[in-house]
Formats: sequence, structure tokens, C-alpha cells
Amino acid sequence: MSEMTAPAGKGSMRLLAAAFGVAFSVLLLVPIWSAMGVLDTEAGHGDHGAATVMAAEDFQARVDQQLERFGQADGSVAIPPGTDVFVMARQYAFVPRTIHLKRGETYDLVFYAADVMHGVSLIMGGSLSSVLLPGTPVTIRVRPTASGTIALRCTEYCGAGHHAMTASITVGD
Ligand SMILES: [Cu+2]
Repeated sequence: MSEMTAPAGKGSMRLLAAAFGVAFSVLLLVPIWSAMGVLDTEAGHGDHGAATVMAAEDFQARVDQQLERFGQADGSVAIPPGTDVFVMARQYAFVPRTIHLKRGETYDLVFYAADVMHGVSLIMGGSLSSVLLPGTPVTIRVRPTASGTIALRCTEYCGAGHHAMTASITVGD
């Protein structure tokens, strides 16, 4: 029996593999979506990299501040160009649930799972998906080139309310 088969070692290897999986799957999918001409996308780098871990209350503070600054009467948020967009995933909702972006502008969408593993898929023509490990922000850079609605869905079964876990991004001028 080698030390490599110890349960703790196995667990961390699996987590590491999952982290690489996230980065790799985003990188793989980017050219596909870009080729469709709907969204230019790019994997995030720097301070929102896939290996960064953040406390749930720190991410929640960003979501709260975003609502304070850009919140609309209906509870949606309208994000100005050049501003990061923070989306919290938790059983069983994405917060904020409705996000307004400007067509032709580049945004970093920063997703964060607060409780269990979730996933996010952005669907507009094609789709772009990423796994969300609890506590690890994942950044997806998008530049929506067409007006319309990008549907967001959770892609990892996360419990009884999983199928209701949806949100949307509207792209306008
Ligand atoms: Cu889910």
C-alpha cells in the first residue's frame, strides 16, 4: 500500500484535477463560442484565476455592493461597461437573477459557488459551461455581439431545487 492511496491524498488530487478541469474546459470552449459570432469569450486570468479561494462573505459583499450601485427597481442589475459582474450560486438560485449588459462591450463575469458544487452554462445560440467548486471564483470574459437574452442554468445536480436554478442576462444597446 503506498501513501498515494490514502483517502486524504486522493481527495486533494481529485480537487486539483477538478480545478484543472475548470480552467481547461473554459479554454476549450472559448474558440467554439467565438466562432459562432455571438459572444467573444476569453478565460479569466490574474486575480480571479481558477485557483483563488475566497470566503463566501467576501464574495457576498461584492454582490451586495453591486446591487447597491447598479440595482434597478425590479431587483435586476444594470452593469456599466468595464465593470466586473459578480454572480453568487447557492442552493437554489443565482444572485442576481437578472443582469443587464451592453452589446459590444467586454465584461468579466465572476461566478462563485457558496455552498455546494454548482455549474453554470451560458446559453445564447451555443453554450459555454464551467463547473463551480465551492469557494473558488471562476471568471468568464464575454463580449456579447448581439442583442437578446443569454440564459444561465446550473449544470451540476445540486439538490431538490436544481432544475429551478436559472438566471438571465439581457444584452441591449
Ligand atoms: Cu444545480
